[in-house]
Amino acid sequence: MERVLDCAGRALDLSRPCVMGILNVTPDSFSDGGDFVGADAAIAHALAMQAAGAAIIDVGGESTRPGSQGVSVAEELARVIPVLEALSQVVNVPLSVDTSKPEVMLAAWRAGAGLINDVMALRRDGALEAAKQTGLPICLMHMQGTPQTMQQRPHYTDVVGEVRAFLRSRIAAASQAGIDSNQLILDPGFGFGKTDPHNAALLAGLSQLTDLGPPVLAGLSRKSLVGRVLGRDMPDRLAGSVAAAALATRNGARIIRAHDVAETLDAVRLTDYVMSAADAVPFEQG
Ligand code: PT1
Repeated sequence: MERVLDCAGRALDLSRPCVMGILNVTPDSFSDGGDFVGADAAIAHALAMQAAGAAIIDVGGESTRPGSQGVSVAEELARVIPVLEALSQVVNVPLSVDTSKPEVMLAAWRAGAGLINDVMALRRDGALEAAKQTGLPICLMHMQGTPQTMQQRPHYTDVVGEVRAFLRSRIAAASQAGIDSNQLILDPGFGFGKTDPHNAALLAGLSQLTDLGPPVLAGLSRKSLVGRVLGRDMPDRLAGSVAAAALATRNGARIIRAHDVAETLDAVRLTDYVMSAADAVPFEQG
């Protein structure tokens, strides 16, 4: 794949796998809650992630981790828009907005966001139309249930098949709304209404999603999956998160969403190197 997405005039080059740095501007985020709420702290953190090699920075003003409550449009706008306005002046890489609210999508676009990252995959009323209006690339993510209840009883008979079918139906919905499939990114939504075995099946079966066409984004950084499997609380999930990033890259993810950009990028680049170098050796591959 030799694809470059146009993120409001900034290029997101997906010819090699890359890292999306996470910038939470929520007071209650699960792993760095409150650290980057002030605009100055947010800018400093974004610049550090850019220097560490982030290809894109994802700004989120609503926590969607398990059990979290929604925020009002006004509150989310107040958190996200000033930060996007400031970042678009000082950061060179594209900026993404992590939102499912159409009002926030439109305001973020006007404030300089170059990509819409929607954990609801444009299922909110008006979201398809708002996303279409911006013309920006969009990440469509799978979630079973809502953040408040999604971990109560996740259930699938075939998790990979069902996530795949859902993402296909959202590609179709986007297309019906006039959004070109070349503008889309797909995401299985690790931790969003999934047990550990569900997450594991999706990570192992990621290539069944990459074959839908659009580039795939994977977000596993610091998630409770890593914590439960390894028996690690925050802040001791770095090695497990980096291992998960390597596996996602190995299985075809093009964008790895992560808090720890430098460490994650090392794992992504090493994995990408091994895959491409092994491909280039004639006769010796398995
Ligand atoms: C993600 C993602 C996201 N994750 C995209 N956007 C979060 N595209 C926010 C846990 O189990 O994977 N892809 N935006 C954060 N959500 C979670 C979910 C955080 C689960 C923590 C957990 O600990």
